[in-house]
Amino acid sequence: MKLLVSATSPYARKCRALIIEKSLEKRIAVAECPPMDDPAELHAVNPLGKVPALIRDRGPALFDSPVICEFIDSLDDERWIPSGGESRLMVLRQQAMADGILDLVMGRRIELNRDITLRWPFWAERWEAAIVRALDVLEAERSHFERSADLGALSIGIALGYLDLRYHELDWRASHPGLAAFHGRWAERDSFRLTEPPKG
Ligand SMILES: N[C@@H](CCC(=O)N[C@@H](CS)C(=O)NCC(=O)O)C(=O)O
Repeated sequence: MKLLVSATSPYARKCRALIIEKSLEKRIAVAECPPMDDPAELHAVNPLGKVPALIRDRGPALFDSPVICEFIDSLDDERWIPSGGESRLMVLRQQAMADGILDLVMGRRIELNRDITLRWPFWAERWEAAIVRALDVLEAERSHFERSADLGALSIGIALGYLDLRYHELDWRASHPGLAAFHGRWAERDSFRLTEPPKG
């Protein structure tokens, strides 16, 4: 199987980290496929033109990182997403919060990269406020995930790392020390070290 990624995509990083955590590297190859170059291989399997996309041995390719993670988790018996009940909902909620932060950081970056005459500060400010609200909630709720090894905790770790790449001026560690300690523990794991995005 082949996972199409870009080196800086945090959604792809989430899938890559899960593959490493579950020691599935031999079953899923990772291939660089920069979406902004509009590669034919990507468009052939994901009409939305986004990475990550997973080309499977059988069946249609999968896209949207939560769907890909669900599939990766089904490949062995080690559950990173609980199979049912409230614990499953909580892990999916944590993933949704983390992915939502990624969406906000990405939207802000697109807005700020516009020509100065085309920028609309309303949006960047709105998204910055939502990022801080989400971090405040995660800081308050961290006892629910800070010692977990599941997709919820992994996703939150990835989202915090993405703030360093694309919104470092937020200085989230100073305002959210519990999350900083949590991220520090994840940053030491192979799954995070081996998928660290290139700087810049
Ligand atoms: N909801 C999607 C988001 C994927 C996404 O936005 N990927 C970005 C890279 S980080 C992309 O491929 N962007 C290209 C584009 O928007 O055309 C997921 O979770 O996989």
